[in-house]
Amino acid sequence: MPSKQQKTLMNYIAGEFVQSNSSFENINPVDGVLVNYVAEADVGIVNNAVLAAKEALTGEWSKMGLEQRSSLLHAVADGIEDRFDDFVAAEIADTGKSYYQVNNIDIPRGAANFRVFADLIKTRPAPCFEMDTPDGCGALNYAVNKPVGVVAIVSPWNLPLLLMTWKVAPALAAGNTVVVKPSEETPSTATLLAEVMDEVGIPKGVFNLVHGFGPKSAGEFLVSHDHIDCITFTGESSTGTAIMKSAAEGVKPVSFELGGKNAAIIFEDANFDEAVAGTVRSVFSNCGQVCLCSERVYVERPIFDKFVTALKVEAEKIKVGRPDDGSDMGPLVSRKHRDKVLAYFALAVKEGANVITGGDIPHFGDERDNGAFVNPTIWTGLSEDARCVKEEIFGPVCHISPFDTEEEVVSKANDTVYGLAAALWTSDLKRAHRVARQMEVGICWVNDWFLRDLRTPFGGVKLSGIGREGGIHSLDFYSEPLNICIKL
Ligand code: NAD
Ligand code: 6OD
Repeated sequence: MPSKQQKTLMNYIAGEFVQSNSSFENINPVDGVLVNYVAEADVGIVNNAVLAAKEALTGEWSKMGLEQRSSLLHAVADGIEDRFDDFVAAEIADTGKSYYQVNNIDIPRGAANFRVFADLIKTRPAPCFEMDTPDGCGALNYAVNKPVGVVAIVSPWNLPLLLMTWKVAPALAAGNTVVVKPSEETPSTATLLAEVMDEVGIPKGVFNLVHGFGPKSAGEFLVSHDHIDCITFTGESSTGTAIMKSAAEGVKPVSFELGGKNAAIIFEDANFDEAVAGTVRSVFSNCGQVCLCSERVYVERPIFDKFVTALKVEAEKIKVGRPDDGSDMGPLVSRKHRDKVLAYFALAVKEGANVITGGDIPHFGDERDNGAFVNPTIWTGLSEDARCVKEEIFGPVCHISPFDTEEEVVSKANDTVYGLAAALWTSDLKRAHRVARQMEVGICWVNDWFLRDLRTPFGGVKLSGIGREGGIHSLDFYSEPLNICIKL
């Protein structure tokens, strides 16, 4: 095993990599082996990071023109692409995801997030309102967008680089400085990103990184710091509640992307094979650890049995294993998370589920048995108020139930405390428009899933979040408009 000294991921503050007095282990969920140690930021280190970000707000960063800021963000994207293989290896070591997923989604989106906002910031419109005045001279109103200030970014483990950069890129594009707290489960790509920021010359203090946990650790120290100006968070709804309480103290703006219990609805008129393939993707991608994954699948009764059989056949074809052995699906992120998912597997049986496939752990007879694997799982037969149909599980699992009418399925799909995403499968164009707009969610796909245009609003309703990010919506959240009224 490499020495602790060689393998400790550092915090990054004011352009320096910073050690701390305590560290924690980062474990590979494929085989339970140590990936690296991580320097846990204490309250003093978090304080230094926030003060560095505050100081950098008035330094060379604030004097940079749009063109230069945009070029620097493109340079960050170039830096990620130049070190693509390092990012891929780091993300895989932390999560055990498949090579396909990391190569095609996680790391390319990390770079794309910077490119999109580097370009959008240059084309942002500035509306101007002319008004009449009693003396007939009139006045002009225009708003200038100023940065909000120091942005606290707290991100989760499921799509580590993708979801962190989804917030870092627009925050920097709008001229803010940031302190990032990645998930304790997935600290590696955030640390690589700090290296890229350093290499491409992002001014000191503009991007800061602190490692650690949530409660009573770096996450809580960061979101409760007096000198942060806004909080952007992705993670569990219950964590959102805790962070919001802390934000309330200082009346800080928040943008929250939280949990989901998303529905997929398959109408009889859908292209059957496409609906099956799309639902395999929406249930099992990333081992079911995407907030947008479908955990509730509703199928119109005439095709219900055929659909359940087809989904079972496809789920059983999914090869579960190591990222480097051509597998389609890796492990869950940790043993701790697996315990949660396994508790739902047991609960489903107690609640009366028919286990169509899975519901258990694969046994490999090698080091993977020390990992956090579970099998792709499908249930039927649960009532709509079963906990397994109501609560977010965040694993490779869905419950399938039949429906008879459009009204019934709309009501069932919306009968949840969450409201993040929905996927509809139908060949009837009128029905697609009619049903999609009745979904109480932030995003509804028709005949696809997780097809993303980064200019569009993204977020959730109910317990799934507050606000929208994406395109101009992100730039608006990370900006403070100042209206200037000029009497003519
Ligand atoms: P989590 O809420 O446990 O942790 C997310 C981050 O918050 C981590 O960095 C953690 O250390 C930090 N944290 C925890 N408690 C904190 C506190 N009290 N104060 C400050 N920081 C704190 O979430 P997770 O388990 O990492 O991610 C999975 C969850 O995220 C699922 O519920 C999933 O649906 C949700 N998610 C939502 C979206 C979305 O876009 N809506 C995207 C991805 C994940
Ligand atoms: O694609 C995105 O921008 C995004 N925020 C995806 C969220 C996925 C949740 O796990």
